[in-house]
Amino acid sequence: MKIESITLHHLRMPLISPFETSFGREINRECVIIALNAEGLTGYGECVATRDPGYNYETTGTAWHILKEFISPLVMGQDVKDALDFQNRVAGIRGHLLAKAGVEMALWDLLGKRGGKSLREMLGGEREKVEVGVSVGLQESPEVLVRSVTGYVEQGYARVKIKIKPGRDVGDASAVRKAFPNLHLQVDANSAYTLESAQALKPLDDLDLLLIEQPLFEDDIWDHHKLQEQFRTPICLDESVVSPRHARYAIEMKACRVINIKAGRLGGLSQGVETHDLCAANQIPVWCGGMLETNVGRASNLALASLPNFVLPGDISASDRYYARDITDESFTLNPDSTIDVPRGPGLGVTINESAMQQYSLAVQTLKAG
Ligand code: OSB
Ligand code: MG
Repeated sequence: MKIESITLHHLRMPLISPFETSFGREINRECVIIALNAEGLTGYGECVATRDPGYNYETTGTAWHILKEFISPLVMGQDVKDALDFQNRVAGIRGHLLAKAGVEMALWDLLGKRGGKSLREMLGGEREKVEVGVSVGLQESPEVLVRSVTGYVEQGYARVKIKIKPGRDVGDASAVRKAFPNLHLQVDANSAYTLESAQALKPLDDLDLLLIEQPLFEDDIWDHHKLQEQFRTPICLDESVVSPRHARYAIEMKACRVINIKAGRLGGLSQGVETHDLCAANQIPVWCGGMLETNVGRASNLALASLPNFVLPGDISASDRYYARDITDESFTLNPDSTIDVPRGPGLGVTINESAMQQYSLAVQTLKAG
């Protein structure tokens, strides 16, 4: 489709409650929403970069810069045919995968709107609803954590992930396990340990966890292999897997037994699907990670998670877990069986609420050809 203009929206949205991980505490979620205009249609995408470079090196600021100065000129006025065509055009930009992925998402939305197909159909998704869980940030104390988890269990979440960091790992996880002996429970360290300091995590092996997510540094695939050898619990990689190639490295090195797929981290939905397929061929189960997305990114995650090898519940919670007011007319709700319905409308299947976008807007800029 011939891209006629691109509008970038830098948003700042207050989270319902602060979200704390081993790398920091978010009170407001910033993101960049990308609107691509072509043939009288608008496709929306979400760049999931954060305000601070804590999860990875990208930020809303670097994404804005790369989107405006480098990605936009490569697609502006061009007939971009599909995701592969887009990826070929931006292949000369090294890294900045979250920025690229935001544009690819908007392109899928455009293509779906033109062709009358949902993202789920376009990606080859099979399920109409997907199993989900909730990711709970670090709390003041194990007691407060158990109270928070209790609230989510009462809402119907059948799988809970808790964030851990050195000094707040075994105690927190044990407290939740004690309160909920049968809960599907997993932990996420966001790269807070070294091979040495991760020895403190040994007691986690007796807590019947679904997985231990990203204990070591993002460039430590080989050390994850060494750690996995010492644990019965599956290690799951998030930050370490930034391309289908990295997924192959991790699988060949036996660095993990599960992979978390985030389209943003992998540079786009197309690479998310490729990574999914590679994992399926190697009997590595995957699940869909989350980045505290707005309903735009959430719609994308739901469509991706409907592919067959997404066999573990995703970090895709109901809209009301994140924001008091989201930026789409639709909102996603939790079904009693801890699932969320995959949108059925064309493209992402969501409608942007312009007034909500305006309410959260820090900056907006429209780029045009010429
Ligand atoms: O590591 O999975 C992560 C949020 C921001 C950055 C990294 C992560 C997360 C989450 C939130 O765990 C999951 C969600 O969107 O609900
Ligand atoms: Mg993670």
